[in-house]
Amino acid sequence: MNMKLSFRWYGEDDPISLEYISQIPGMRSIVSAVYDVKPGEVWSEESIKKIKDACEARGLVFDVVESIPVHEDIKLGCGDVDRLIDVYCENVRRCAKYGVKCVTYNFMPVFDWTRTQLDKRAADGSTSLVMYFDQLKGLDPLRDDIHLPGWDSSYTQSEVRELIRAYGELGSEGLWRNLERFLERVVPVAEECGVRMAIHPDDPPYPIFGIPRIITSEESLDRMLAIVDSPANSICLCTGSLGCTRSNDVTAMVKKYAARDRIAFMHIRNVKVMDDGSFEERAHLSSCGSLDMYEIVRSLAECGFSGYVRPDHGRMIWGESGKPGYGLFDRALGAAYINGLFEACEKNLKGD
Ligand SMILES: [Mn+2]
Repeated sequence: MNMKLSFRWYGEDDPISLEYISQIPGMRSIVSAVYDVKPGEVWSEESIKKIKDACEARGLVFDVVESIPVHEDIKLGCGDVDRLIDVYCENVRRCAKYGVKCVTYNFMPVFDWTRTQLDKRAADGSTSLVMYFDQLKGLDPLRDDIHLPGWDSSYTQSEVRELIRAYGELGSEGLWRNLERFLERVVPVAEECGVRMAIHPDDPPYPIFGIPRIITSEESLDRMLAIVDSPANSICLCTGSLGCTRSNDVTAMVKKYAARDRIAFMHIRNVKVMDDGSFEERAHLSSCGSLDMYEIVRSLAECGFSGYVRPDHGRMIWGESGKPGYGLFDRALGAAYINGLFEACEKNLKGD
């Protein structure tokens, strides 16, 4: 198969071992990061090498980083931005030195992702992450003490309020300017050291509590890719993030960006979008959600896609507990399903 199957691993503290991950058929690459260093600080070479060595000892390759987080001051365009971007570039160089080929990041203000519940129980007893607008109604972070899943718990409530105010003032055009400044500096460095930068779309792809979200749609991905027109400035196309709003035609987006070789990394997962726009994370299978996984994979196979693919969030099944979305069992089922779709699509194209 052309695509490179990968799996996210949270390092030595991850309850899911590299040994277990290596037992998933077809597994090739590990997606990881140095998770114990704050944004804006340089990663030690020893810590990057440690991940590489641990992966190689299990026959796996550490060649995808998710993520090198972008410091809030870079997004806000305040403080010591130039120095922070220098640190970012240094981290890209260091990752490349130890074999990393793809670096994922996002440009979401304040919160990486937002859900209203992490353990919504389905009829079959499995649990998954959901976003129900009913559960958001009436909440105002400028007034209430809110802690939603996915929100950085290291911020105090007053810091959160301050950030929300600052981003409100900056607005989406201000955020775009800061993304431009970031990409114009980072992409040439990535290019030089053979790394593809892959932006993860905003999750969900619409503003929450008035905080701007800019990587949300085909139009915004076009604008992002045009900032630096290079394969080193690419997309981490997360089907579940883009797919939780009906206005995004995920299959069409995959076709378009794969044909232009601007997808470095695919996150494959399914979501069920409800009548009011709320959504539930579901099993990977097409029939379990709103996305047609066969059409998505076929579009990739038709372009000879050879980038990285990973199963994204899974449900909790078979009594497993742990980091919501990142258990072993359902993600392994997702990987097996992804393997099957690619094998069938690729063989079909060859006329076998
Ligand atoms: Mn994703």
